[in-house]
Amino acid sequence: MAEQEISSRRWPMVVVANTLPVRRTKEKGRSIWEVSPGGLVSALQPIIQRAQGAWVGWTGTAGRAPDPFMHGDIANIPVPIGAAELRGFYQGVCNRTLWPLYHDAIRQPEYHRHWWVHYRAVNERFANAAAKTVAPGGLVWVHDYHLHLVPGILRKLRGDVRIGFFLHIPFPPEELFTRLPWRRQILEGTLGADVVGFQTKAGAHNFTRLAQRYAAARGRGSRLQFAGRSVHVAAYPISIDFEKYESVARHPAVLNHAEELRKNLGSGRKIILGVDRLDYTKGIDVRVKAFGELLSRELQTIDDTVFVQVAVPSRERIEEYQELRSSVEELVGQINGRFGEVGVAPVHYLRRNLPFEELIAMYRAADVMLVTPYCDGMNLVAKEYVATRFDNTGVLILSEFAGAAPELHNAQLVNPHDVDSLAEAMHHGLTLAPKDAKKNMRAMRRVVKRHTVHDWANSFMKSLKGKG
Ligand code: ADQ
Repeated sequence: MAEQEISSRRWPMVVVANTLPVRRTKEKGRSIWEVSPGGLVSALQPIIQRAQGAWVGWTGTAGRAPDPFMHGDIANIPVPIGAAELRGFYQGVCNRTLWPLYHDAIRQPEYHRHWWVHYRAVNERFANAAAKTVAPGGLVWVHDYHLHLVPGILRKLRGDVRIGFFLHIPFPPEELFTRLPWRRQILEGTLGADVVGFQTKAGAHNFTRLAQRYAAARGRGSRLQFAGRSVHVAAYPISIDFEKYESVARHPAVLNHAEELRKNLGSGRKIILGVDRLDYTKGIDVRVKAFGELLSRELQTIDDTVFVQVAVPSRERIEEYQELRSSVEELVGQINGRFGEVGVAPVHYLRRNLPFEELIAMYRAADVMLVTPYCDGMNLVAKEYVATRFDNTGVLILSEFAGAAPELHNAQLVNPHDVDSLAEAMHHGLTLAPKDAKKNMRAMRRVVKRHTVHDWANSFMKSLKGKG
């Protein structure tokens, strides 16, 4: 389809997210688009393809945006973001104001009026692009904290469309949210949607209370009235493509690779694994300390166990992320220096993104999976680990503060700030009777299998169409 035709066409279903579902890569020296990895893209792709839809988003590169283009039956509508805007909008309000504030203010959120100007301008641009893209009476699904103002602006431009908004991260309680200088704008912007979705009931509840107190919304439970319209507020916990994880986990090459990993790490040693974005919300530092405590209290020795932490680099331009990296690397060095021996490292730290099959082999190799964020919208790693344990083996240690905790209550739930309890939980996980471990894993697998990412997307879409 020619660029002109894509631009002038109106699409019945439009997703609006900070980034497009594709990214630039090189193939035989030629620059091409490839589908970005990740659950969100694979969950939304079939829905958009079925609906003949479009995706409005940023390419990931500052400056001018390319013309709209088709990729895998989806119309991609790039929105430009300038270099200064990127600093105010993305590195500023998104990652230094809203991200820390929404995650229990684990780091001090910063509030700068010149950042907010960019946040508003970028949100206006996304809303304008969506308004030009969606067909009369169509559906628009806006994603995440980068785009809180889009529903409100779009509502004014296109009163005829149904608008949904889903927040992937936690929505904070009143004590935290009310610090935000732009709290009214954020709430009113979000209330421009017909359906506002959160990961957990707690998030939905916080929003409903705050919308009534600071944005003149009325009503109770999941139905609010705002500006003469009805807004449905509810929890839609996100999930994963269970079958995909399970089937790759069963693949002989992946199982062989898992065996190799076990051999390389030392046959007979039990493996504790952490897999995260290198983010200060994920609890990596206390987790490493707790592993040191496990050894120092001689609950386990380096011949019994080994800890592997895989961390994908993330938001590296932001100071707090550089500090986290240094502190994790220092802690790993201290533990290896204190407890290691020639040829035997207690902690293996890999700072990189693993290819999909390798990640699954890691999950298969791990006896104990540590998922201990201080605060997390959902946490897909926990669900991914469970999906790969087709033989019901393995132990999941999960933070009470992950959005996944209510669903995965058969995990070993822990307070991620408590070093002693974490060390004891590791010891308990490593020594749990196989029959008890299997019982817990079986229960968790049932939960994740019954509610996949496809169910998540379908149930949100059903609400958006006003059918449930
Ligand atoms: P994230 O904060 O990025 O997502 P998470 O849900 O754990 O957190 O997803 C991370 C994804 O990255 C997982 O699919 C995982 O497999 C992958 N990943 C992590 N480390 C990796 C590595 N080293 N190599 C390869 N892949 C790696 C935000 C919210 C979450 C919410 C999701 C989805 O913060 O709470 O669950 O969105 O809504």
